[in-house]
Amino acid sequence: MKCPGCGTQIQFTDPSKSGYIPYSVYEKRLSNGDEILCQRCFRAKHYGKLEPVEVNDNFVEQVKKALSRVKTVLWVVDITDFEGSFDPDISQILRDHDKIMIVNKIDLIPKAVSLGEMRDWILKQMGSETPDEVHLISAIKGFGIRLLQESLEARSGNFLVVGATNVGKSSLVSKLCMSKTTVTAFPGTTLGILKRRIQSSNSYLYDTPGIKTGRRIIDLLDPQCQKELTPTDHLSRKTFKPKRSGSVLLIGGLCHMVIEFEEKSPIFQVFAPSAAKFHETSQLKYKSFLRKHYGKLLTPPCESSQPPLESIKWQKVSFELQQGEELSIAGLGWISVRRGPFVVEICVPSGITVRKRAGLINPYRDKRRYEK
Ligand SMILES: Nc1nc2c(ncn2[C@@H]2O[C@H](COP(=O)(O)OP(=O)(O)OP(=O)(O)O)[C@@H](O)[C@H]2O)c(=O)[nH]1
Ligand SMILES: [Mg+2]
Repeated sequence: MKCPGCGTQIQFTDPSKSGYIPYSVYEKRLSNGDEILCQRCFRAKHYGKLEPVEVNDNFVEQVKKALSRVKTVLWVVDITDFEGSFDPDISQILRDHDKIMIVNKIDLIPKAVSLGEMRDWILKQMGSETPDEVHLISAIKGFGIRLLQESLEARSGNFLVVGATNVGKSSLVSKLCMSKTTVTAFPGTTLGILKRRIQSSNSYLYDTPGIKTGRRIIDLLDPQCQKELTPTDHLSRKTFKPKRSGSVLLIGGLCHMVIEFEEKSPIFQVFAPSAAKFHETSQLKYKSFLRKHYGKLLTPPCESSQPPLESIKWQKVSFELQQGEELSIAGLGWISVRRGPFVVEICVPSGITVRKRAGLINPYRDKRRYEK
């Protein structure tokens, strides 16, 4: 028997492992006809806490095995972390399947960006990846769900819902199937494969555990901090206009950058979860500031021990940025350039994806406002 919240096997013997429920509680709920959730999902649902349990970590193998059950997958990505969730390893795993690309969390993008602009931008970012369809949705607000439903109805068969952790797979399944799958802001909530019938249809969706890519800042954090870094209703947007070339901007303790320019001082905005804290300083002072405030004033991380500053191996990359371009830091946020050019020398833990891309938030529309 599987837990209907996370899809893991129910067991009565080991509270430290996934799927545990005390036998007495199980019997009581069974006799009352109540829903039988594992202890972890019960507490996530009622107390908003996701307890750490030992899990069978080989989610990639679980997903690969489940792929044999379907012809078509719904590959869910997060528009607020496109580089972090449109992951090359996931693309590789899905290479032999028909793909419907689901671009979720569009409610977090500023309203000034139209659906058409988002779609064009997504298609550009996907490069040679050519899914059968692309749907822009908000699983939470319900945008785009009806069109997706119609499109699934027009195809026959069942669909596997796949993607990186925390992109909103279970939220989507809940919306399409009116199911009670556990949804939390903790990445790694779903632990097994869950089969759910699509509302008023004979087709099924399989919800799957998220794939932890290891290339996102969020992947380096403990679960509580990952939760704090998951934006649910808005992203923070802050404008910077460094006066001196050589200024340093710290975005939390796990990302800092030196900004260099020749003529006009640059203007850029940083989009990130509101739990990410910023600090502007000089090259002379930033190291001592980082040491002193890492995991305290400078979040993420949310604690100075997770991960310890001394344990981090850094990678440094330089980019020249022009007006209209963006620099994304996977699992953290992005910089949108309003006035350039300037050079950013960015430092993040090694293995984290940092990429220059065309702007999603079009700066030309606001040009006059910033040129004054
Ligand atoms: N703003 C916004 N938040 C969303 C949306 N969809 C999901 N979320 C939030 O994102 C977080 C993760 O959602 P889940 O549905 O549990 O994500 P998942 O992909 O199933 O996660 P795992 O099972 O851990 O892989 C939760 O805090 C959701 O509320 C959306 O459309 N908009
Ligand atoms: Mg899930």
